[in-house]
Amino acid sequence: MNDMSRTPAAAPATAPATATAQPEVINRLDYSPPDWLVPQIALDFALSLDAARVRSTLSVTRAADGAPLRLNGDGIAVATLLVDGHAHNAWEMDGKDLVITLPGDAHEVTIETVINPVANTQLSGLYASGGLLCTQCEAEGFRRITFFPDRPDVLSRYHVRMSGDKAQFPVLLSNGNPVATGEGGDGTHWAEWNDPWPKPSYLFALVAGDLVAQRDSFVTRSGRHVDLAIYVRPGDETRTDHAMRSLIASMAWDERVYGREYDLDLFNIVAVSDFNTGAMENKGLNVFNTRYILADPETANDGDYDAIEGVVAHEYFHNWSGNRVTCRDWFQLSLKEGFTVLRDQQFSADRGSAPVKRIEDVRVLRAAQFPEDSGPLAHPIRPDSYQEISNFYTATVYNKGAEVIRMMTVLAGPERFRRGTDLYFERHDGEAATCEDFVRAIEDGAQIDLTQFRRWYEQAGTPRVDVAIAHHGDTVTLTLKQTVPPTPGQSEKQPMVIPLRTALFDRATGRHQGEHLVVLTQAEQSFTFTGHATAPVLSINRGFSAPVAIGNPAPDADLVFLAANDDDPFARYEAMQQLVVQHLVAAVTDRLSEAQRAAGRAAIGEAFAKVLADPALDDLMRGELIILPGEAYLAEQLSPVDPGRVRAEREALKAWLGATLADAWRTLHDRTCAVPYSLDAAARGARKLKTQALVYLAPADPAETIRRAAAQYAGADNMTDRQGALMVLCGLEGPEREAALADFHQRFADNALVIDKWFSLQAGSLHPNAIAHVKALARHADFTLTNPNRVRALYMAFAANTAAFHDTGGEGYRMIADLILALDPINGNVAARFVPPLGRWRKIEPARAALMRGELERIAAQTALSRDVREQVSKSLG
Ligand code: B3K
Ligand code: ZN
Repeated sequence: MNDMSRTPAAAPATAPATATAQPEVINRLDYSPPDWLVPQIALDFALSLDAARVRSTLSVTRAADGAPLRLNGDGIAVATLLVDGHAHNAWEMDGKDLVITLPGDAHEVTIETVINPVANTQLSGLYASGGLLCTQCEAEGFRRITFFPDRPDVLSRYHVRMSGDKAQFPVLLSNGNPVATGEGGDGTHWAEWNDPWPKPSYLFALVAGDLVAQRDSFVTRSGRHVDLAIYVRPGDETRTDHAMRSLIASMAWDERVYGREYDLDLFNIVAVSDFNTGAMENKGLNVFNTRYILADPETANDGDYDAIEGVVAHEYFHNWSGNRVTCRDWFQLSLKEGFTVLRDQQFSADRGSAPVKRIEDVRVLRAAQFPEDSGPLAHPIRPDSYQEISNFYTATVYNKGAEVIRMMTVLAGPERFRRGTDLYFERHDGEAATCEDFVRAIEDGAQIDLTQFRRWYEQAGTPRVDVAIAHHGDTVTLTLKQTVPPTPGQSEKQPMVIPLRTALFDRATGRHQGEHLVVLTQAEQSFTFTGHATAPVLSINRGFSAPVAIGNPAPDADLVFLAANDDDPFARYEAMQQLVVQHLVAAVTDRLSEAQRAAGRAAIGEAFAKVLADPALDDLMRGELIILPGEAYLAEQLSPVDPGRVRAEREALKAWLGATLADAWRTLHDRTCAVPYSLDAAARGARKLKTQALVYLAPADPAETIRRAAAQYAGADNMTDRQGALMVLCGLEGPEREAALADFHQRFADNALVIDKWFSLQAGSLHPNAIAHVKALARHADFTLTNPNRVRALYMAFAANTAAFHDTGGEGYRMIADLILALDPINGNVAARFVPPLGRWRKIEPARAALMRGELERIAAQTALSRDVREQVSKSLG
């Protein structure tokens, strides 16, 4: 037992969670409810950048007989401990946990800790960002601030007091509503905040510092007046309009579409420069990475505008899907994330072009999630075990999670799905719920049976559906066969429920007789359709109604037909993609004779020419149709893959399209350059095509492209055009490249988000010396390992630049492994994000695979690794 008078030991909050030899594995089925509840917590912060004192008073009530009170901690020590206001000796440390033996069923436990925010480079818990103090608690950061049952099923009412130097921390924010403020002595001041809504510790937030607010307001449908504020550093307040508009639109949309109304008198957002992820949905006080708040036409491109709108909405929507109904345990993460991603996707689809949004979302899924599903880190959207939960904030949990719930909307239809979500919110408001609770609410509310559908929560891997179509008399028979590939720990798979929106097109009229929803539930199943005098063209998985791969290719002629005629915009895009995928896969695997190569190119060229000339298409959609399938998605079709060949064949096709359609690209560039800047769809579409025209023209006519790109750069009045031109120049050789890069750096030297772009453009460029450029950039004065945005800007772009990363000598792999080792002690969470590119070695041709594996082994041999990196590396090798 311990003595409360022991010397306070404020362990630095930076100490990474280094792994022991046998890392603890947490299993989903081991869940047990908490032994103690904490209905109320009072927190009192004496703010300081390097020695913040935290006094926490927990009202605890016993929920299970006999158990001591176990409070999680991480890198902190008990400075003072009182029970019911008195010294209490019956406590001990069990590893990082504080275990207190308590005599009764209800007590007040007071604990003091002292933490060092500036030393907290992990950016989890309470940390300093450019003189500001801010918090990030999801998933397990609260335990780095104070001792607490840091699990999402312990919900408490928070009362927060903070005091600090008025000049250093003029703004003092926390969750909920402000209840009192005042002046202390010696230039200090204080504020008290009260959050009436019980919440888990991961939703706690505190921000203190020199910030300015842009303010607005919103009146909810029941008449509640809500004060809105976006807090940024002085000087940035001119760039918050778009975020504020997005917030107001989100609040109105959630009332209209999901019947969800906001529930506090104010909603605050704070933007900080040092942030591990995109943003965080803390109750009433969202904290954002600046990159998802700050925008103006000069510094943010159209994609940035969309991302801001989507992320602001996402975090706002969490107020219901995440905060009012939270997760019972972290295995249920997709309960809030999958559902909230779906909600933000639906919102963005309503705000802009729904087909374009759907295409973009599927492109992200294929580029980021399909490789997870087919690699060593594959996991179901509801994982069964983890070592470090931070590693499970994945495209699978988020994006595939959204696709799974989207399939429920397809099966139920929108009205019945809404009845399901209404029931879910009504049933579980104020609770910590499970994915099973969600599925049951949809079943009960929508009146559908999701028994077999639940396999989507259990089984990892992207299902593949092979299609055979037969035509006899007037009957069409569609035979579908599904296979779910084996994934780590899951060698045998059961058939899934796969809803496929399908249409059969008449070749002569270019029309179909109506769409069918084909629901595949067995390993193999046939469906018949009558009334087809001639053999139709099949359009399947329209709208990408199921997150599956359609296995066997359709004839080129059918794809050209669908690319030109399908009335489902996604299917049209898909036909274009498939046409190119088939051609490139055959080219990379040496299955094309010269005649076949010519025929394949001709079919693609014909489809491109039609798209470029089609007057019925808007430019945003036209821009989607001419995007070639990404290298990551192409690599998914090939195993083992030579990434160099994929790059070479894709570039060769691009060059051929550039040359064959050169006049069309020139005309397109001229036409789009004449469209003035605005944020409307037509002008955005023009900007998208303007740079795409140069992308195709570049390999065909580099000299002309340089002239055009340099002019586009020099004349740009917005970041989309300027960045697009610089991207094209970056991949080419010439003095214009260096001049534009130098100008860009100098022009935006004081804007970190734009300097991030400067790093990314060079790291991701097609330039043959990209690898040398990245090495030099790592030594640039503006590069730092302590800012996650900067690290990602340089190295994520590099890891996605296949030709450079997969350099045959293995230099790219070495650079990423060196980065992981250097970054891990600073920020294990971000370091672990760089393991998956190396972890794909099994899918890569043997010579490179051995080099990739070698780098993983070099990392694994280090004794002091974070739990984050250790888990990812050992699973990648395993
Ligand atoms: N819920 C947060 C994610 C926090 C990540 C912690 N490692 C952001 C979001 O998904 O909205
Ligand atoms: Zn989220």
